[in-house]
Amino acid sequence: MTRPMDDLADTAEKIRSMEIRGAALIGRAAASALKEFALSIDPAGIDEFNAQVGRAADVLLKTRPTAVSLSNAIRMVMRYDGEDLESARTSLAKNADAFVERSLRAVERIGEIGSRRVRDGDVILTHCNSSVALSIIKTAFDSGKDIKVIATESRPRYQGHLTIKTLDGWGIETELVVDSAVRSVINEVDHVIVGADVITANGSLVNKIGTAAIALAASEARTSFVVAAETYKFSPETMMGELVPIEERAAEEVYPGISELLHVRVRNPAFDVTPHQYIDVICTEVGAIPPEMSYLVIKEMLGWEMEGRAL
Ligand code: RUB
Repeated sequence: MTRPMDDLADTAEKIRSMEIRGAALIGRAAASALKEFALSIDPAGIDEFNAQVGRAADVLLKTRPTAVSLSNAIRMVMRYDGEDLESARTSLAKNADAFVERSLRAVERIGEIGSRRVRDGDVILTHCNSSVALSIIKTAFDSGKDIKVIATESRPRYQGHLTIKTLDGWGIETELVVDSAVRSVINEVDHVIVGADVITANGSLVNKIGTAAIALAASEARTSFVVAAETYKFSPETMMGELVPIEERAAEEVYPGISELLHVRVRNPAFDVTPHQYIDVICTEVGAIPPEMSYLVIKEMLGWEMEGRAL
């Protein structure tokens, strides 16, 4: 039998190494891992329970610094109540299940909302591998619209390969391009549809590196730029003025033999920031909103997060 902390550390390692990746999946995996942990530990009482799940939450929180879905999911799960050990355990497990269910429902709902913008014959460009952007694409296709997708490779981790395999499985006509080909094909594109790791209080988007350059190209070509993001991708911290940390990953992901080159340093930021001026609409589960409304989404949907924080 494995120990609860080993199982939790195992999930944490899968998130860190990107075996589990994509902001939505990271959030759901963290919530489920915390639930399994809480159900399998054997603390002497409520205080020890609180301390142990607190430590477990910290382990998960440290895995990937950018995705706010991780911290929002963990905070939602950690808002359990209960005077005694068993009621606290039950409450935490209920919160985790509610988060997972809410997340899955949101992805489906965004698919419905976002797909209404897609017309028969449209060409959609997507970047990286976003389950929520793909939900829009699949819903549009399933409703009978004849669409084509252009997918970027998304170097250095090639998440675009996951995207094209999924699209191929669904029978959707797809073209794969290298990231730097976006300007060359953007005039053929009707909508850019991407996912989100974070939406900030002013409506800017933090997503896979390369997204900002695609947004610039789309803006110049007057191509619509759509973001697919559940409300738990919005960041309460940014309302307090905090900047979103951009994860820097290992140099070897970009250039495996780098240690042999003595005068070269590889820089590998995993995400970039697209200013809200370049975004036409953010499709959330509560509606398609202009990015400038992000502040309200944070206040209305994540208002509890503000409790106890000094402005
Ligand atoms: C994934 C990425 C995705 C968002 C949204 O980055 O940038 O666009 O996480 O994904 P990584 P989803 O591969 O580094 O995790 O819509 O599935 O939440």
